[in-house]
Amino acid sequence: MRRWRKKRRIFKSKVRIKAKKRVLKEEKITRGVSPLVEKYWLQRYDLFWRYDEGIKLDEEGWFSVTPEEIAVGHAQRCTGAGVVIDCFAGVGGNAIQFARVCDHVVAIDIDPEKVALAMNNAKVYGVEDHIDFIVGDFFQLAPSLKGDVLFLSPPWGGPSYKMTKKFTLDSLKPKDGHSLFQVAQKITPHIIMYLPRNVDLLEVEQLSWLSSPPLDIEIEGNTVRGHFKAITVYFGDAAITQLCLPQTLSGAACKVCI
Ligand code: MGP
Ligand code: SAH
Repeated sequence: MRRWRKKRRIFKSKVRIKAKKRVLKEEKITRGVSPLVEKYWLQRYDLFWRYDEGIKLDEEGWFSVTPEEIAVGHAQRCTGAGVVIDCFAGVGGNAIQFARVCDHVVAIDIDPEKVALAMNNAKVYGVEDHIDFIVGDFFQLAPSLKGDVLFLSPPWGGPSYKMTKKFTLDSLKPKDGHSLFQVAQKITPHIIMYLPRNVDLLEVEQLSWLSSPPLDIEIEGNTVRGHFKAITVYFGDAAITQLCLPQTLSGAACKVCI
């Protein structure tokens, strides 16, 4: 009799655990979060502090958006700048912060769904009137673009970017980093690039040599609550020039603050 009761208790607790698991699974489905996105969903308030006010993201948006604290830092560098062009705007993480401190922002993305999401998110932050949204290919639009600062946050090839020890610039999408930088430089030398934390820093420095004289460069490590997330590279006036010592091999002023 006692053994039978024990068996019944075990059976009941197994049923309870199964039911709990089913509820958790259903919760995930109802909030529309795929297993890939789950990790980023848990960080949703780091990505957008006003997430609960109607922010929307798609799958690529979840794993690519710049966390708000980092985007605020990028924007602070551009305070008072005339026109900032966000060439790969995604769901608007950066464009929104630029719009809060600059005269005007041009936000470009090749994916119409991203542009719709970025517009929605800009409305949540009340900055939609300061942003021109463009659906288009940056490389095609580049010859006709005019701006004071260019922000480059291209695709890194998905979350698997960290599978390699050193991320080389030829892995950036849809074109390699050198080609991208060359196109960007024709618009303005004041460029900010958001790159993987495992990027090859020597290659990054070499980008500044594509200009003569070499562009000033500052390399910054970005953390969110102590977690190393990414690297931002500031070129031209976007870098802190006079204070950036020691000199690099090229003679360009460089500050590495990782
Ligand atoms: P991550 O490394 O995928 O996340 O992305 P996390 O939480 O650091 O993962 P962990 O498991 O290593 O701890 C870190 C940050 O990089 C994201 O929040 C995005 O801002 C940025 N990021 C990631 N990807 C895959 C891209 C991308 O393809 N393009 C751009 N522009 N940014 C990206
Ligand atoms: N910084 C953004 C995330 C950018 S992710 C944010 O905070 O939300 C990179 C984006 O580049 C993706 O949304 C992708 O659709 C876009 N993209 C890819 N190729 C492009 C191209 N040729 N021109 C413009 N955008 C492109």
